[in-house]
Amino acid sequence: MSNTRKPGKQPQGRVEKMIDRCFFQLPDWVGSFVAEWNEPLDTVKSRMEFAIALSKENIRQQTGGPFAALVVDEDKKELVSVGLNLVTSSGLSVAHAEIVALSLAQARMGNWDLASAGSLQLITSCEPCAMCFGAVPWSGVKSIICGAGKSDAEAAGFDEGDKPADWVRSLQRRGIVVQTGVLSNKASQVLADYKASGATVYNASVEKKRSHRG
Ligand code: AZG
Ligand code: ZN
Repeated sequence: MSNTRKPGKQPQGRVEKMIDRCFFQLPDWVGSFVAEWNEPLDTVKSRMEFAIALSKENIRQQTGGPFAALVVDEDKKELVSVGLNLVTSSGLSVAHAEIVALSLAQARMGNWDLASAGSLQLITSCEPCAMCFGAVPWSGVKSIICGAGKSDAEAAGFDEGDKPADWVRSLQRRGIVVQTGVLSNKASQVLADYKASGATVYNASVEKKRSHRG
């Protein structure tokens, strides 16, 4: 196929220049924040404390929304990756904390299947939205630990999408261990503080249709 174009002639329905890549990158402050976090990541509570601290710092640094996640190797008790919500700083709607953490873990392992890397756990400061819920089984993590709940994120103004009511069971049926409500008061306070600060809530601007059921 020829790439030559007549000057001034634009093929109908095509953009001037196709973009062939996009990416997200953790902000510079994360390296030193992780290095200075001296607490062991040996319990789900200690991991959640770290995720909550990261979510607060993400707000303070104005690098994204009030959500953070980690991937931890449960056998080695080691941090594999950190994820932050980077929607506003990357301009990408998929840059939720969980997607960033899972993607960076996969990049680090050089494998899209984290199950092949042992027993990896996703810790998220807030339970996954509809998109991130969908990403969990394909990531290969063995367990997911959640802090705040969907209602806390929604109370702060975030559109979390529609998950099946039995989303926990649905992951469990796939052999994924799920624990919700870990340090939930502390985690939900971050969302409430974000709302109170008047910071950006980045929902898509599509108009929602009323349900036909009313
Ligand atoms: C979100 N919910 C979670 N759990 N994580 C994010 O990064 C989000 N962004 N918007 N809602
Ligand atoms: Zn999400």
